[in-house]
Amino acid sequence: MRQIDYIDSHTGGEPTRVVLTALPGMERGTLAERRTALVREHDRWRSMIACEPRGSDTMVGALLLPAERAGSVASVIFFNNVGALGMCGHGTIGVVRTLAHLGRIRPGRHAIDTPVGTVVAELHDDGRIAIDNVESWRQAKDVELDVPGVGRVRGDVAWGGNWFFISDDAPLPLDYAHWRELTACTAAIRDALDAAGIRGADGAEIDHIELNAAAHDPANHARNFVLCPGLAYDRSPCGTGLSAKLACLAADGRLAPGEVFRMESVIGSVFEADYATATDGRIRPRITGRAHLSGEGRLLVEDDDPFAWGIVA
Ligand code: PYC
Repeated sequence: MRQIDYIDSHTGGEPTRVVLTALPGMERGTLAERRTALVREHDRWRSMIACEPRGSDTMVGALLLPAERAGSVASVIFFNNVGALGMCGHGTIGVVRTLAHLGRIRPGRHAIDTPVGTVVAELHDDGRIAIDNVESWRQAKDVELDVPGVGRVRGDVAWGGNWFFISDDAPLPLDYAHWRELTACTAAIRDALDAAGIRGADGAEIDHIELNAAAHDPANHARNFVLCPGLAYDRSPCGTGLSAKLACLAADGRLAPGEVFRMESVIGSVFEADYATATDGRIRPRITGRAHLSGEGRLLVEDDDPFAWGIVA
């Protein structure tokens, strides 16, 4: 019987499953190559870990690997119910909480390698975790779309470690009670972007859709609803989505370097963020949040289980 050890946590309600057991065939190559290999050659491991019956649509897996660069504490490849991610903000906060739980790190700064670059995490004594994310930027401003069933929608295309379309044109309040309608609306926006051939740099698919509105809590600056690639919405304020949002605010001159911006998610969890300027008009976002451990165990795969490798389409 195959066995995979894991530790689960959640960051503002969004789960992260850190995979501690080495996956066969994933030993060699750069992280970008291994991310591609995970989905092209070893996809059944991804679906076994992230999909039902062991995972769920919201589960983000974090495959823990040895550091790629000298000085880093670890490498990580993030994946979900449909594929692999570039970076993952809530997931990195979960990885740092898990590394601390395992006694592999103490409070301080720790570099972590990802397929899209190295990020630096700071574990504070009080449990807060700040991530200096990969460089982020706005690719296109005021992109207009006709979205069937929704209407005219305008938004920006930005990179924050994944590709995002970010819009203020939410057709209904960003309330938890509306998550089904908001999911349908953001999925329609994603389809419309695809149909219009609107893509990120290098032709990459824009697979995360973010709606923004006024915060419910006056202590915060905005509230978001983020659709993830597998059609689950992010329970957290989405670290890479917030990075992309900061890049747009910075490009519009609406947020200065070092100025704090607090984003609440559709379930009310909060990330605090700011940024430093980087090269070529890009920014280096810092996202701060907190993760809580939620489980620890061993996934088992029986040879005669018809759903051994997950329930997939
Ligand atoms: O926090 O960056 C994030 C994220 C991406 C997808 C789900 N969470």
